[in-house]
Amino acid sequence: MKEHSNSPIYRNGNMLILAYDHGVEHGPADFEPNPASADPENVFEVAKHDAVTAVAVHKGLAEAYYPEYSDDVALMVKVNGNSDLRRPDDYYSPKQCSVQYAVEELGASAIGYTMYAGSDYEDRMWQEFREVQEEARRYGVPVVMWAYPRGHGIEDNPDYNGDTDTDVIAYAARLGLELGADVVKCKYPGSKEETEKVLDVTGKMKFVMSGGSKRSDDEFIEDVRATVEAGGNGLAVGRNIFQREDPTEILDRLEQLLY
Ligand code: FBP
Repeated sequence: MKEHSNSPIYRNGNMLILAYDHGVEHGPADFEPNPASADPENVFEVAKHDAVTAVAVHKGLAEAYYPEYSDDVALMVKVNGNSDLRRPDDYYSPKQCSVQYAVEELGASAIGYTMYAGSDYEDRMWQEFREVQEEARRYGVPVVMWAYPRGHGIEDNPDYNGDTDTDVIAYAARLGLELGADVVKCKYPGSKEETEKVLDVTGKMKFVMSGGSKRSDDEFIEDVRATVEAGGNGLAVGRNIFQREDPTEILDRLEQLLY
């Protein structure tokens, strides 16, 4: 893990990453609650809000849209991803973009990578993450690990409680530290106390909360507050921002809370 204290993705040590990789991960269904969000230009406009420290997208959106926004927000390129269309035997998120291309051609200030620890393909992803992480070090850009433990290794265990299982989140978060991520992004485990248990094992690495499906302004703000009070560094969020017709008010509140 490196300091990267001057990275534009951090503001006072915290961050709000606007994740907009849903066209890959979930498909256009995620744009239905707010059809304007299907147009990337509208979401890049949202990313201009001062609360947002980086926008996380795949290479295609970065190529087509980021040049007009490079003065307004930092770019994080999501270098792997997988669609919901295929039903493979276990979770795997292939790499589609090199760190070199992301930084040199697209102007990325940070790299995002999904890790499905617990999958039968974990070994392949560890290998790909190693290449990504070492290349990112050469360019001096931070790496954010989407730490999403999933797959047979976990789901076949009768004690597993699903996406919000604190022990499993903590294990996946710890892998981020051990494998050299600068920031780990995890599902919210449900409370400040549970988040503290995760943060007990993440050392100096930064920790951000993943957004999840859209909820009310107050409910969402409370989850972010609990994360920050537990010692977390903010959030990487998609639907709870771009599925709102006008996210200005919630972004104003998040800005106050985070910085
Ligand atoms: P949300 O805030 O909308 O949950 O986005 C966070 C995110 O990690 C996205 O970057 C990604 O597309 C999606 O969640 C993956 O969700 P899932 O849990 O269905 O794999």
